[in-house]
Amino acid sequence: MSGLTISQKIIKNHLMSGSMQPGEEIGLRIDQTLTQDSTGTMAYLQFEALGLERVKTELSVAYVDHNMLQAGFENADDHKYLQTVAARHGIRFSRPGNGVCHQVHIERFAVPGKTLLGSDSHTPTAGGLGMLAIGAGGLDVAVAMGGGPYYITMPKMVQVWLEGALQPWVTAKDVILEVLRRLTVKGGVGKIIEYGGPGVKTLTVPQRATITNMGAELGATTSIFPADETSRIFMQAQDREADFTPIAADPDAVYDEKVVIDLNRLQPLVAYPHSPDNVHTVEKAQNEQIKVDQVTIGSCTNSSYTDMMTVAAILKGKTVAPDVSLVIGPGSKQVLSMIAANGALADMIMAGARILEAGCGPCIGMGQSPKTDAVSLRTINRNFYGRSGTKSAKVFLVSPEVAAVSALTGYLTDPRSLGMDPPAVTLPAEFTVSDNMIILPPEDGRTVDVVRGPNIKPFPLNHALPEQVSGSVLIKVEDNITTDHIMPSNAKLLPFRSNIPYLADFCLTPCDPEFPARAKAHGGGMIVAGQNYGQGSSREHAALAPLQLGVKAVLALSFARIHEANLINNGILPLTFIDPADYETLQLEDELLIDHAVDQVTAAADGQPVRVSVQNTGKIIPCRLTISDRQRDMLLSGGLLNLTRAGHLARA
Ligand code: MIC
Ligand code: SF4
Repeated sequence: MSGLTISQKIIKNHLMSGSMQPGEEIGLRIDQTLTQDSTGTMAYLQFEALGLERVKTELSVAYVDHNMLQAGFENADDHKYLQTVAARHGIRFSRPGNGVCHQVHIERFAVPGKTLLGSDSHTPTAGGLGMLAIGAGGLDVAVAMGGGPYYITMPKMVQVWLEGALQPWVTAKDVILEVLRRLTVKGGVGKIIEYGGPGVKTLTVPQRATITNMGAELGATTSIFPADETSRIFMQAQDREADFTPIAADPDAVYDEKVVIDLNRLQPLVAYPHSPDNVHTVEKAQNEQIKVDQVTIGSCTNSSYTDMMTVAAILKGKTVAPDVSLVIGPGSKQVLSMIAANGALADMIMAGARILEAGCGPCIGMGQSPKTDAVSLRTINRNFYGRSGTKSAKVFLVSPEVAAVSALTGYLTDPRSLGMDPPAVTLPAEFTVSDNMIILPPEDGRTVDVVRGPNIKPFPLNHALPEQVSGSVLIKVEDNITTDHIMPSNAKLLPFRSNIPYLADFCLTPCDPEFPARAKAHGGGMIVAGQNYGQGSSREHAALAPLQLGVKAVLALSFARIHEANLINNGILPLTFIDPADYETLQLEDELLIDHAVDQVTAAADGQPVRVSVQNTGKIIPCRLTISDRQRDMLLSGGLLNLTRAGHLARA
């Protein structure tokens, strides 16, 4: 028998059901969970609806990092709800100001060899420390908090073999941009990306975390690095050495695919609008003389202590170009307090940077939307259309180094062209450790009053699958539609994450402003989509808002993993065209019918196609519905909540 990969080892230790054959459904025991506020309100409402009491995980943390602007009462109300519901059920509460969930989690809680499920697509950040960390919809996280397994399709294993070492001004961001360039935004679907090779030891934990974080943009189930001496030293500096265990792939582990990257030959890279895989060299961009209006540095991808120290050193003694607005958001209270204490923060402020509190900020359009037609350079992980809050803005993804030098020159600049040496920044031997912004739950939470503001509205519940599923095509969209298209998020909409009826009026409006009205006029219907439908966020709202509008099925060329699971969890059929030509023929307002739906969905679990008839043309479209028996039961019951309430507890 051959050896195991890192993730196969962790999966083996956490397997509650299924066998580790790629393509088979497996149930995993989850050791830790995390939520953030924009998905957390819904996750805890669902946790409550499941009737669950105290969490059964080793550790669960509720973070507040997204909805921080508090332009009205809504966000503050949600924070209070999260704080009290966390105390009630045995969950730690990371207060607003403590930092971005992924940054704080890797600093304070991630443990090599354990499993983490988070209601945020960038949960794989903790894979930088050898943890199997997966992003999921809120309902799946709620079930995991209750001790239920988390189900995934056993992924294929991809090894990214790193050779050599990064050259001056080339960064971890360029490694993941190179992986994205080669594999594309759908290249990781159904796969785990493992990093190996002699180049691994040249990368620090924060560098590894940048890579695993942005691995979410590949559509991968997760990404992971081995836990080695570098990881031990990082955990020691966080005063957590006792939690360290080494983990590595066996030398004879078998991978389904291998990608080799020679770090010596990498160059500074940039993702052009509007996709993280639209990657070019910064050298090319510099030749195009791209004038920059805004630079934002931070987000869960690049907001570590070392990132901030590097940026501060580049800015020190200089002044931001007159036409550039430079915005910096350190990733955590730990990072912010350390750069405040050592003077680096003052260097940033003196150079003209606008400093934000530790949170997601501009990454999710929570303020700092750039001007009309702006060029915005950002160190974030996704530059989806409209995400900055300014529809006409062009967002380019770059490393903190490229961002900082470009903020000074006013143009997208390759730092190597300036003839300077990169700043020599090292990890501290000891981070400043204080968890005083994490509130521990009481031993017994039963007396805690859970506080609900008026912004919390009941969420839609599907009903059991009828014999006939029918409806018109309400919209036809192209490839790579993101969750930011399906359920846009920005400073105006994010405060309504616990108010689905309100949000539904914005569903898919970036693709077609008439979609919600059309859906309502038809009393619901179906969505037709291209490849990789639903890429990006884990937000369950991208399934709940369509559900609110009566969407019964999505017919697509292919789906992104988390969104497909969210649709099934809410009883919406994710159907894949067997013949891609059928996508071309379907038209807006075609009348579709799935007859004998209960029998057809039941048979689909055994691999039978689902026949969709187009009433107005008489055509039959065969589709695939790739579901396990468990998912079949969910679809028949109208979603996971109904199924669980019907007594089939989502447990192994
Ligand atoms: C994102 O980066 O898109 C978010 C906002 O963090 C989402 C979660 C959300 O939609 O609230 C994610 O990545 O899952
Ligand atoms: Fe927050 Fe942006 Fe990270 Fe999402 S990607 S968790 S919005 S910082």
